Amino acid sequence: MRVVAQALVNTRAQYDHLFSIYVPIAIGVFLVIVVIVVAAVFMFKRRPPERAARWHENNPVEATYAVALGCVAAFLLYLTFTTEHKVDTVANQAHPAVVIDVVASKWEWTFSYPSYGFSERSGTVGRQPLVVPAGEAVRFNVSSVDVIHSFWIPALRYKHDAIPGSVQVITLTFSRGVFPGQCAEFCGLRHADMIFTAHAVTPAEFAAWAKSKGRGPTP
Ligand SMILES: [Cu+2]
Repeated sequence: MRVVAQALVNTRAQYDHLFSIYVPIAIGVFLVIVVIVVAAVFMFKRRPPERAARWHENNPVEATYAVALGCVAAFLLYLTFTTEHKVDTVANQAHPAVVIDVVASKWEWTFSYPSYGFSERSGTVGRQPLVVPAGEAVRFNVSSVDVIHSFWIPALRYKHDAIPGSVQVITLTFSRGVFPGQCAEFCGLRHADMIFTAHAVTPAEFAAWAKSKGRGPTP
């Protein structure tokens, strides 16, 4: 059987790459507009009525400007959709090292590890950590039992709604470390307390931790 090696998708790197293209373009467009506005203010200052300009449009200039902005928008849309495809579709094609069912509820998170046969509840204000193996694809099946919540780990630059009655499949890759997580969709009075902490440990440490909690991996 041929094994296809799947490169893991680093959501943070993907986002940072996109950001590094968006920001210079945004600054460039902003500067062009500022220069044109300031130039227009000085060039077309109030003047005697008999010397006022008789024309009020310049189709070639306006068309060039519109086409240029259209091209910039099309380019950014292309980059954005390409990145989204990688983050959502390509990432989900990777073979996950572990699958975690994430269930959001007012106002806590439940993390179940079906192949190890146990669940962890974050508890409101996130006392129990979400433990994941670092450097491996981690598949999350995200859902909700009551209202719409949002599963968000800012350091990974990735956020997805948790919607009642539907399961969102997300594959993320963590580097080693501790990453705060938070519900990112206002879901009621204690929304702000709906936090958790992701602990990304080595695969060996993860295996030992999971074994101490559950029955060990089942295929
Ligand atoms: Cu919330």
